[in-house]
Amino acid sequence: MKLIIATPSPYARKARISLYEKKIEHEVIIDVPWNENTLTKEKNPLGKVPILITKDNQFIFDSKVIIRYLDQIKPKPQIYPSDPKNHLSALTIETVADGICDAIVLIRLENVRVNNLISKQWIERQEKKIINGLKYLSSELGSKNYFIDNYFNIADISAFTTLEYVDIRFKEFDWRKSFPNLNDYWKFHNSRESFKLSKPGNQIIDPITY
Ligand SMILES: N[C@@H](CCC(=O)N[C@@H](CS)C(=O)NCC(=O)O)C(=O)O
Repeated sequence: MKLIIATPSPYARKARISLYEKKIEHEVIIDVPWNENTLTKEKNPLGKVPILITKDNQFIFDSKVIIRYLDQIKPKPQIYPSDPKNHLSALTIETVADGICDAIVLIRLENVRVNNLISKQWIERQEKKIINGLKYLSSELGSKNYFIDNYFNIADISAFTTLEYVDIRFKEFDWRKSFPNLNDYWKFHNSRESFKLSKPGNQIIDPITY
């Protein structure tokens, strides 16, 4: 099995963590999806990573779809809770966490546009989503160590990944100070093997000229 990733990508990291948790052997292929020569073009109509390439050469894309596929081929440990109530709660945390990352990506893209095209209002709109999303995660977590029912699942993979994405891409916001419970949570999970093995890396992207 192969996984096409970008090293900073929080979505790709969710898939990587799930592969490590399930101890599924895989090869990582590093790509820069924003560049002209990206590998994603023929494999995902949306041109995005992560993309999982199965042994029979099927391309599976979107982190949520990849992880569900992994849950099917190797159910233990299960990443998406099977209990319907927990499933819904975990999906909601994942959606908010992914939405925070989406907003960060949009700000980053806005900031690399030609100067007179950069919209301050657009950036502020995205910043609100990041702060409100983190506020939501903080209040859903409370003083617990896991988001859902005291066991590790997709909610924790998504939330932890998002917090470290904020660290690298939205440094100006000190979430540790604003949300001390999220900081305690980060400390609790930081030494987890799958998290250590998938730390995000920086990547240089070609200038965006549109
Ligand atoms: N919903 C997708 C989001 C994937 C995504 O946005 N990936 C970014 C990298 S962080 C990407 O490849 N963007 C390239 C583009 O939009 O052209 C998922 O969860 O896999």
